[in-house]
Amino acid sequence: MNEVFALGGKKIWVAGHKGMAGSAIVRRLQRENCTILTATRQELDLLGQRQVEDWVSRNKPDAVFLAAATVGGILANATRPAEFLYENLVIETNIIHAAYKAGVRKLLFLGSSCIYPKLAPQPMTESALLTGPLEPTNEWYAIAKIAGIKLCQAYRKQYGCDFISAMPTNLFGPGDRYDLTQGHVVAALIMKIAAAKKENRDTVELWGSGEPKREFLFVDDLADALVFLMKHYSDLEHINVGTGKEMTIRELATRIAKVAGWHGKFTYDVSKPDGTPRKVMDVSRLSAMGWAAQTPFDDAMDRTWRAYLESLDHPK
Ligand code: GFB
Repeated sequence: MNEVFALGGKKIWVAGHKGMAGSAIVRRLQRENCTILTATRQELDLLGQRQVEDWVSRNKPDAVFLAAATVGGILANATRPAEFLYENLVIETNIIHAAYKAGVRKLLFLGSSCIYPKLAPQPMTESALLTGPLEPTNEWYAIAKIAGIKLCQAYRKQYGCDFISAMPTNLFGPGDRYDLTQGHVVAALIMKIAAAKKENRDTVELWGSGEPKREFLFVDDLADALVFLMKHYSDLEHINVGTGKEMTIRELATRIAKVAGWHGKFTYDVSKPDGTPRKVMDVSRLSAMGWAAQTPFDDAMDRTWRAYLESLDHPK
């Protein structure tokens, strides 16, 4: 497939390079012949419009991966609506507008599968956007991410900017947020199972019923897809990134336990939310372009599990 944007010799800014997705994008870009730009929180506050505009005009990236965001799992989303809405709107607005002003040639905005209606037909196609009410636990985050898609579209329509949007499904991998209340399900279950194993406990408690279905994409596969899209995709419509395969939370827990070598049982705290009942992407547009996730789930989970154990031995 022809490249519409070659990365060779370009300066590429990964905004959010310390996060799980951003750090995977940096790892993937190290295999391209490009210069990677990053800025720490101390160097650049992404909530400050002036600072972002100054930084972008001084550093002049040719392209931007917009992976910076305030993120978290179901409980973080449900309990911190103001932060999820305000910070995500401001970060994406600041970066997209600064990129336009500085003449950045290409920008890829990273969204989330929670932009789709709670009861969207499954698997969810890109055209399901704005066809029904959102899942209440994460509507604040979803509204901000929908605004990000619309910003990219608006800047393309009005100013001709080559700004694209990719919607990843639920992610996991090295560099995830290991926090029992704020994190996503995979990181939380890895922590809980590792603790149960260490303390010789034979039960682990899951939130909700265990019945919701989710699709999980390894973050290094995500990064590969994003680099592919940066090179090959240039269009108004956002594009789904996932595997197209789903499993229940109960099955996820069982598979993590197997990788961990833990043989206990799961209990269920049904006072905690299940969230959306089913969330699986239709990835046919991306597949038709020639991209598919390469890492089998159990291999990806094994790498993630080992990275977590190493992070316990060598805390940052
Ligand atoms: O990953 P998660 O927090 O977010 O939860 P969502 C997925 C499912 O796992 C829910 C269940 O049904 C949870 O109830 N679960 C079971 C657990 N045990 C646990 C646990 O110990 N911790 C957590 N966190 N969950 C997120 C959105 O929704 O999806 C974000 O909130 C984002 O905004 C992300 O869009 C992709 O999949 O429900």
